[in-house]
Amino acid sequence: MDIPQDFLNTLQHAIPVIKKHIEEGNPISIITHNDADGIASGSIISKTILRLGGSFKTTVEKRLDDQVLKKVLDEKPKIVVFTDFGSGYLENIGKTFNEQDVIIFDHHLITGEKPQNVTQINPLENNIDGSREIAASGVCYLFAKTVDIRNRDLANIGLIGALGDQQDKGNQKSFTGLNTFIEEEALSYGLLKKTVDLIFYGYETRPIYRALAYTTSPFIPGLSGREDNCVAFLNHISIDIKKGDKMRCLSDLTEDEKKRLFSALSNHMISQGCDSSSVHDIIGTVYTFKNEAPSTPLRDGREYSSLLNACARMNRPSIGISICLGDRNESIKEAEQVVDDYRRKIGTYLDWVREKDRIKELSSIYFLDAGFEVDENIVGVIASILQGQGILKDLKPIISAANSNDGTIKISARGADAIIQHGLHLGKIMQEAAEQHQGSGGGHDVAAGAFIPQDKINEFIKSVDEIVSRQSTI
Ligand SMILES: [Mn+2]
Repeated sequence: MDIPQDFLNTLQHAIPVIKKHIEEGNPISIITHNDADGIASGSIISKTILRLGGSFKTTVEKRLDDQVLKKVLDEKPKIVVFTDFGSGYLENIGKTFNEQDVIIFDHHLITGEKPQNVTQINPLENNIDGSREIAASGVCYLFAKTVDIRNRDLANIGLIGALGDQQDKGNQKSFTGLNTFIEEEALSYGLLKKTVDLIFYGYETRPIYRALAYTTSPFIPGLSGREDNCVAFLNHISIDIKKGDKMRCLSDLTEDEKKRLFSALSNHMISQGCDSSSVHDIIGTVYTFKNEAPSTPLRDGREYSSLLNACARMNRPSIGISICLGDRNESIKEAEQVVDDYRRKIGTYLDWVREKDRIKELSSIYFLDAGFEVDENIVGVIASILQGQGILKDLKPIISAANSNDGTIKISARGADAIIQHGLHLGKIMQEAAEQHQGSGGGHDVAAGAFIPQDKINEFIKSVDEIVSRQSTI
């Protein structure tokens, strides 16, 4: 796999812009998106600037709006870099920063015309699939390596965003497209190891019962987040959790034991209402980061990515950035605490959803109105879990809504991969429906979001249902 030349050229365009400001001693203002991909992306650019001898300030934001742009402008930067968002907000960015240089590293839908002062690096411009084949962290990594070959040590971080954005949609949960280029590099530099197996976090480092309990994607009802239940579950199928004094890891199991574990898990998941495709999701390509200490949650690529995601959702993104920049002391302990709290919160929310029939089925969508019951930062995660478990039997996207403290409603839309074959693009649908009701929306085909005024929720949902009905060929 090679990088297409035209994409390589756009990466080149951004280099002199950054170097010029570093030479002039201007601090670089980096604004990044509040998720695993955003944190990884912002960190890669920060590290690249640091290594060029420049100074920077990295800020994490949930979304781009005029308020955020104004806040950045008030700090009077000479150059602003947006990572993992920006392409959906080109015109306002151009208007706000008309005297500054702006660089955007993104892989989301591009809306509007690119203003003169903006350098945009978005694989979609080069006909590369930004939903599946490369995330913002990958774009930032390729840029970092174009700046200086020594930045190749960041290859694993370049893949973290792809795992966070669920781009592991190839055979056996593997990467496709440009992500495989980054993967090949990481393998050849000795940073990465690939194995196909049960994908529970801590494949070769954690006691089995803990690996089971720690994994939240797929979310296994009754086992995810419940170490006690996992111990009982393993006992029940006669898999020893210890050998002598030593706790056994998944990699220590015999083939026979692995088969037994897989079939017991399948039966358990089916009995909990999960569908067969979500059962198959527990096997896949395991990405082991060989440059990380075996005892840490950073050793497993998916776990590293979900740790960053937890930091973002729990409003502690700076811990994630410290880790990506190389802090291996305090930050890891803090992050593990954040992950614990996060997992507990998800469990509580899922219990709330299941307590009553909270999910309404409309003609073409499912709708979960969480009000103030679910944190707006986490409502999308809940939608993904509900969608991924296959508990929603129809091939309809799920739209979830949570009230935000700023008077808006945060909307998350998630769909099964199969909906794309039926002609749906949730990002475009969110954009269209939100614009009809004084909100804004966008995103990828199977995962998207929107913000709308609080009094518009019913009309908004009605519009979404109508648009999906109209566009869908189901
Ligand atoms: Mn992303």
